[in-house]
Amino acid sequence: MSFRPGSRVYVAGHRGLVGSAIWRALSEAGFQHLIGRTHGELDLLDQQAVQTFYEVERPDYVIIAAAKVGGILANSTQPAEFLYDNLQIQNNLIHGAYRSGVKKLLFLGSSCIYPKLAPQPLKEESLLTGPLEPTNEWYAVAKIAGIKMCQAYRRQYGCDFISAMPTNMYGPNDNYDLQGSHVLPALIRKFHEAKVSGAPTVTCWGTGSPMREFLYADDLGRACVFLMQHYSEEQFINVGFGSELSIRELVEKVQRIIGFTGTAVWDTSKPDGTPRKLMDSSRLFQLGWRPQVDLDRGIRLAYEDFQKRLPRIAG
Ligand code: GFB
Repeated sequence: MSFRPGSRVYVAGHRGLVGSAIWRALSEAGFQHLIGRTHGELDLLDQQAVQTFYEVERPDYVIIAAAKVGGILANSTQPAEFLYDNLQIQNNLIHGAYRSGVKKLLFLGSSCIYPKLAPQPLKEESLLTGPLEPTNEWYAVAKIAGIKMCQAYRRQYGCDFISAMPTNMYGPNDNYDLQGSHVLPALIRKFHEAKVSGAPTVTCWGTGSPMREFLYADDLGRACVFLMQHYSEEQFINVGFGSELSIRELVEKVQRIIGFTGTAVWDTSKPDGTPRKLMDSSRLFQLGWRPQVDLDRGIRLAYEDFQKRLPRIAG
């Protein structure tokens, strides 16, 4: 049976930024048998619990969007959790999928798997050609192990397990906790709160010079559905937007969209992270997939979502 609306699809991490976007994309494509478990319902660190879940639910297809994630500060201050949790979660999900005969599995990694100084734009072939960016090497090592798990299970057991590497993501259901979040949700929250309180300045981290590429979560959701339908290679595949901007330019954009009239100041005691991280997504683009949401529209949509969820975020 091929990947089609009648299939039973388990989305691991279905409440998060990426997982909820995959869930929306599958629903829009007509999939009716979607399976999700909250953290309270299924602890993905517990191998036996994951195995039992597979035996009871018997999904045909699995998409892994569950991971311990965070921005530059969380990554650099919680190395043990980023390494252990991610290895456990993905090992339990990938090995469990093999044992229960899942037909196809998509594992999601991250653009930080690439060496810090790899040639830009980042091509899939650059994996393991140099040292990683130190602020997120723990997360990156776990994600590289996930790619290798999929490749190894394909080689040894013939499993149709594939991997995709998304660039920096943002959108609905993002994490707005300022210590743990990525840059875009942090800026949305900081500029909104400063606008409301009338604060004269907003403090941004680093120098503003790093370059980043951003993809709206629903674009990644659609890309995942596309890959489940059209891609079955051992080679993992990049999923990016195709253009980049500096963090300083991003700050100006978010400030303008939110309407904060004060000044952005820079706390250079905070890390810049990797200097540049632009994906070469031509492999995926050649297959016929394209993103639909540009950065301006995506930030407006994300800001709407933030305002809707504000009572819960602030409380
Ligand atoms: O998004 P971010 O936390 O992570 O930071 P990375 C991107 C850039 O934005 C860095 C700057 O240069 C930050 O210094 N920045 C400016 C801020 N103001 C802020 C702020 O208020 N909050 C945050 N968080 N950043 C992540 C990795 O790297 O990329 C993860 O840590 C993952 O492992 C993810 O791979 C995709 O882009 O540097």
